[in-house]
Amino acid sequence: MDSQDTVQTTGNTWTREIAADGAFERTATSFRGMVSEDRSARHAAEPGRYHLYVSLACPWAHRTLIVRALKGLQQVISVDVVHPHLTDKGWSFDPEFVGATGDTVGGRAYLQQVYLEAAPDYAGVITVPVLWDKHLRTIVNNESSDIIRMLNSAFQAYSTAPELDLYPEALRNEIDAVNAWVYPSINNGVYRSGFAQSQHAHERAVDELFSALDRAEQLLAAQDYLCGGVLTEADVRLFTTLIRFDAVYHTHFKCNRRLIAQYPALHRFMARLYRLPGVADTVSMEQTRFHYYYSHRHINPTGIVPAGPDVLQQLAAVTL
Ligand SMILES: N[C@@H](CCC(=O)N[C@@H](CS)C(=O)NCC(=O)O)C(=O)O
Repeated sequence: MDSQDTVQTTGNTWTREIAADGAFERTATSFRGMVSEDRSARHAAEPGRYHLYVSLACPWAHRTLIVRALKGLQQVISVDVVHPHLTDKGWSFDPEFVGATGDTVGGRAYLQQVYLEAAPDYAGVITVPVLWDKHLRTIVNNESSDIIRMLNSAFQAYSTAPELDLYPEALRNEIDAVNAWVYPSINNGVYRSGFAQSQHAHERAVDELFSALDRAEQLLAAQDYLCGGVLTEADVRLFTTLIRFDAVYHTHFKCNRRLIAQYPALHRFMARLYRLPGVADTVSMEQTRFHYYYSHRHINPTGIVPAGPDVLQQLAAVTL
């Protein structure tokens, strides 16, 4: 599909993923191909062949940008950034926002055109991140948890940090175990809290969220990272929710029992990750605030974006 005229109105995750009891239930992702170091694989790892479509506002897409930066793959995998306003036609490639790039690969107007080129009868939700194969002109994968594993291990020959392993064999069970509560209760927990359409579903999500934050606080009071003394993907996955929390989730998603700035260990952890080489470049508080408050009119009808708090300034004051 090349013409903008055929771009359709899409459903968003918060309209399409509500259960009978008002709870927000995220559906599974559709494209699950894997890039491989094996040269004969359908999606063989090669520099310049793969492209990421991301939103700087999106915590799931943010994971992929952080791992790309930590592994030094900026010259190997290209990136385009959508406009932070999630429209009724989904993500657009309008470049009129600081940091938005347009679609430099395909010149398309909307992300849904990327999906329809890969699968003309695609009827699922149009989400970022998307890992695009420029040679085969198709989507490899649109699940961030898979994409970060590929960036960690499939591009070793081209990585400037091949020694960094964010999913080391010896820690896999522990990492999986941490992801198993951080994902539902924290990463997705903020969405379950904010998109809930019943009081009960909201309260259930908030209870789970703050119990899990307390658990992470306890762990990180005793050690630098979630799985001990080394950085793993579990830390990256927690970070992208924490960095958005005080500026967005606390107010917009009503997760307001406490701010992350009031959790000493979580706040220190956030500063530690933010200061890793390349990570600060992946954070856009401006796009993040704008996206949530401006796009989700069902929970913020005026679209007004609050002025505070200045999370990055607070982080700068943290001593490690
Ligand atoms: N399972 C996906 C979830 C991605 C996702 O939900 N992305 C949101 C942005 S934060 C999105 O693109 N939503 C589009 C919409 O709701 O229309 C992943 O982790 O990669």
